[in-house]
Amino acid sequence: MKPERHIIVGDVHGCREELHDLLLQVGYRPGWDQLVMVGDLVDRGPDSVGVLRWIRELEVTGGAVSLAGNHEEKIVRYHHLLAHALGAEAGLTESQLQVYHQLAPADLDWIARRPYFFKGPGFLVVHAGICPQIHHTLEDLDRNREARRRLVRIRHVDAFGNMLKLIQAGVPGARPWHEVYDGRFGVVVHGHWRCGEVMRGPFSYGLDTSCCYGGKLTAMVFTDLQRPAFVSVPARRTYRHPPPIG
Ligand SMILES: [Mn+2]
Repeated sequence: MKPERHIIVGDVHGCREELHDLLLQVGYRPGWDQLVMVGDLVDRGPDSVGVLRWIRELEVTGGAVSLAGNHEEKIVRYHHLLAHALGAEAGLTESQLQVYHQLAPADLDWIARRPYFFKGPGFLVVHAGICPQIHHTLEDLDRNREARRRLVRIRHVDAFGNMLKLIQAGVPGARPWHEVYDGRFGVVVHGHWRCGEVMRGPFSYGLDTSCCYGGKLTAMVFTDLQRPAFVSVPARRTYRHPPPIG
């Protein structure tokens, strides 16, 4: 059955209580509403494993979809490298290691199976964004490791639409990907780029409103894509102090 409403939720980062507040606020009905999580369920906040297992359950009982974020990807990479005694190369933070050690094998399997995008009518959900230079068709999005890496990390692009590294954000001609994005996949709904309010591009909405940093957790809710509602709940605490990046 066609879902009545889409509810797309920004980066949760272990903020389980706020996720509870938000789903209550929007009146989420598992099985009726299509819930889509943009990724980065884990790390930084107080209860990563609680969030992860709750969403795992909602996938089974309510058809929720939860995408890969760069934090999920990093944990999977660590897990694979550990098997070859190369764990140190993954460069996990202390907080990421803590999450990793709380995960059961079934949690790790689940994380490793996260999809990289969700395509709905007129819109696309990804964790970070689109790289105009390499993502031309839906098949390109998760075609290979490099394509997937861009989907979960992209912020700025150069004049040719190539992804720039974080430290290159200030180079001449660098622009946020969503300022350059031409709408080829419809409206892109994403997280990853932490800000105070919903980030709006010509064809995009960014939903990472900094919950784990004491901001708020935000959902985009719509039955008609032309008239979305943005619903936020405040963080109950400041769990982390933000690193100095834009
Ligand atoms: Mn992210």
